[in-house]
Amino acid sequence: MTLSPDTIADFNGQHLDNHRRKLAYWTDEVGAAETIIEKLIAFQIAIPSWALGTGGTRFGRFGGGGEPRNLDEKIADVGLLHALNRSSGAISLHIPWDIPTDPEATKQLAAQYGLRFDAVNSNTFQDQPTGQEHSYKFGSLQHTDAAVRRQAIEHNIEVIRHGVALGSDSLTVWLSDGSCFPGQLNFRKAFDRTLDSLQQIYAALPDAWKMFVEYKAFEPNFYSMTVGDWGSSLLYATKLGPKAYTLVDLGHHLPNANIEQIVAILLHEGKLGGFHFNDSKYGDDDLTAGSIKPYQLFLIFNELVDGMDARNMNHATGLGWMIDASHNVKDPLEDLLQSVDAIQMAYAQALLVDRTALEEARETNDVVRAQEILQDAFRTDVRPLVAEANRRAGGALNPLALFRQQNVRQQLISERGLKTVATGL
Ligand code: LRH
Ligand code: MN
Ligand code: MN
Repeated sequence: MTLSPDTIADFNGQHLDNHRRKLAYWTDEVGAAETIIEKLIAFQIAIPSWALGTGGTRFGRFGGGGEPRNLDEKIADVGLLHALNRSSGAISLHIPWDIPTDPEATKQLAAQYGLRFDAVNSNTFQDQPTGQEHSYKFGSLQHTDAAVRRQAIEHNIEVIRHGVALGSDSLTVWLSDGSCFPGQLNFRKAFDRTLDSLQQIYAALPDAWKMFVEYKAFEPNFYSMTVGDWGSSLLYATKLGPKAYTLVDLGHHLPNANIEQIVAILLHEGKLGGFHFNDSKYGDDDLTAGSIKPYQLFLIFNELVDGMDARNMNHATGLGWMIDASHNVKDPLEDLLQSVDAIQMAYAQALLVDRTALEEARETNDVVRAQEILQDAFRTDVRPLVAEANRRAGGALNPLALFRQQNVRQQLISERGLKTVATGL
């Protein structure tokens, strides 16, 4: 199914008066409103191909129906999201969960929806049922057996090839490598082997490409992870060279980690590669962005806006803005709309911060004032700005409401059936 510009315009027409009333405060009284709207319009967030179906948990899965059954349908789903909010103009693929058999056709299909391909992800954290000689049970790039490492390296190079064919320009490497028990692994050998393997992948990167080294503190290994934190990721990225960066998945930290500080330092060092946005209460929960800790999301964007100065936060700036989510009880598309919306709001609020006043308060150690400045921005209702940016870009004033009004899920179920399983998590 597709959402025509007329359907979107009709919907916006119904809500326009109400919207204009709320927007009037901004346009009449806030000088920065126009700049914020323009920045929001330019800001695009990539949707992960593996989050378009119900993921479930290891205890069970309760599919919602109408899920995409192949890559083309996944692209169509992201196309729907993008039509609704005009802010989801990219898709990130996980290989081999999604293999573009005819890349030219896939690229064309994506272009029809106004989508480009963000980072391609390799997968050496599970064994594939066919065509895989060696097992990753004891790791991939860190493995004690050179033949396993070679297989994992070749897989990553293959993923780069797929990405090149699609016009992507970055590779995300997330490794589940590590150990479950003390004594199992020689940490230093694991580090050296992983570095050596990553170097071989790095050597295969095309000129304009980037490699994102994603870290994670736990799971599936529970004693040690070989790329377990931003320190080790930064170490690998630094040793690899200028095309390697650290990728921050918000759910991959130990409880209470100060993610905004991590982001600030990585950005300052020129080594922040991008994000996997999501939220978490306990672990790598992959929940809707901003659903648990919206203030943290705002504080992260505050550091980004501060550290990127006048640079626009779009793909051209070089960072990967991606979501990484998994859905258990919600409609995946609705959840992704909520995530994009939350990210846009955090960005808009961060743009509201009075940076001169904040720096002044910091320099004079006026703690209360500094805190107030941030809280003031965070407590501002920026929804009219986000709605206006969506509308001006051709999207809906309220993407989620239109999704429901048009019974999108029901239509997808009619087209695809009730019992559908998307590949991926
Ligand atoms: C690991 C991870 C990584 C994977 C994705 C499926 O937890 O965040 O990004 O590629 O989940
Ligand atoms: Mn991730
Ligand atoms: Mn994760």
